[in-house]
Amino acid sequence: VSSAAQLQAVRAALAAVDGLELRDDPGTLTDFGHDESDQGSFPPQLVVFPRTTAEVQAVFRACAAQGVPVTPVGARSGKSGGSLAVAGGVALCLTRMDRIVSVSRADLTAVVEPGVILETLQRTVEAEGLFYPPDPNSADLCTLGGNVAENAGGPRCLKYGVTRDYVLGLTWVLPSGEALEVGRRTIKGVAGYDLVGLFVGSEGTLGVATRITLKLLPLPRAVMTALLPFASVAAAATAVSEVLAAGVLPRCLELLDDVALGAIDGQGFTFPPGCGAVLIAEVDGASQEGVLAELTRLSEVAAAHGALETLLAQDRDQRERLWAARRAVSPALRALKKFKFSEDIVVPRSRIPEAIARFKAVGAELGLTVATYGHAGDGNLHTNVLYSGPAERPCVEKALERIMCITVELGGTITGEHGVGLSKKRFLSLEQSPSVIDLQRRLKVFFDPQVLLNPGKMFPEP
Ligand code: LAC
Ligand code: ZN
Repeated sequence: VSSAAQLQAVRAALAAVDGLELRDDPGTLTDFGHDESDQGSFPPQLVVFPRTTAEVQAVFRACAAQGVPVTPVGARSGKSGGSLAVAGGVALCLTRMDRIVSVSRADLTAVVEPGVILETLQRTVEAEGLFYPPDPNSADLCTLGGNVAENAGGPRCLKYGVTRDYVLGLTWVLPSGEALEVGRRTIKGVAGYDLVGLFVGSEGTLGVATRITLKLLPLPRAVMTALLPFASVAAAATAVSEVLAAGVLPRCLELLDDVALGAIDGQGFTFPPGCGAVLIAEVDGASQEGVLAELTRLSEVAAAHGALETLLAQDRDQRERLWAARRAVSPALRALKKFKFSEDIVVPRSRIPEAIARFKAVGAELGLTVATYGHAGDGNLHTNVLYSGPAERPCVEKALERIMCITVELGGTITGEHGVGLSKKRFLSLEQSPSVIDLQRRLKVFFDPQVLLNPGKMFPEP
């Protein structure tokens, strides 16, 4: 935590920056102390709201001069605690930089500021027949800057890839306050090291983006969505890898297990009676006929592996209701027990059935409710451990550790989309060797010699 004198000096330096909003009222500090990670409360000591790259540079310079930590923050929808100010200091909130600078139909690109809300960008480009595929479920509030910091994913990433696959170039401000143009505006380009690739997903530890150049695609002309109920989660999980192995590539292939289904059933969407799990499949393409043929093939393969039926959404409204139910899973699970940890592990697709069965067994053994849902097509599972209060926390920690060990044992990774942040830093060494972690620590220090930017994240305690 920084001293009052350090903060006063930062304030004094920033008072010279015309129009830069600073806040340190208790309400604001409390709000900025938490996100969607359930990690606890870590309020910053001062929140600043820059509107330009120059203002971001000024904040970094003022904090570097005083040795005050800076934690970048957007909409606070993150699920790994990446934007929590664990060392106090300044929260650098980028939500006021919210302009869509340009959308080019001819180039299939868009340039945005980091505070643009994802859904706003999606609607804007779709109105012009263009498509920005990454779609984390918090699209209505999360920001592109946060998506870049965390390399966000979502259901459509099965076919289309993650945020990193769409970032062509960045205006990037280093912790020293130096601003760089990295990357390019063209679709292809291999000049130099892939700094964009390094910075996207750096979880606010290497700098911040103040301008983002994104690749767009033509908007698919046809989309169809179907719900496939199964008697058991094991059958649904097996069907996932069988569908993909059969050469069908839906844009989304989501799985909901019995606990996840139970949490949302009857609240705006009613699932067929007797189903123990469902898949939601969405196929897109250039024509209705092509998409229907693809979905028919998917349905046949799924039926051969236990799908009870294929219920095709008949119109936009039915599609939207189905997706609204899917988006409701996370809050509905939290409502079951008040607290939860939402993991985002990934396993090779062929190991999904085994992973889900073993996670359920961990829950049964420790007497905890474990729910699994998510982007099964990618092998990316949101395994949630639900609990009702702090007394259960040690048991929950044990469950999480076992879930991570099983994941790595199955050839998987501890995080597919939410990032390591605060919540998973103690698990990083399960997956990565000491030399790989050490190399990354050295990279961190190269970009941030004073270790002031988002300290206490990503790497295990030494
Ligand atoms: C989801 C979030 C938890 O897919 O990533 O619902
Ligand atoms: Zn997800």
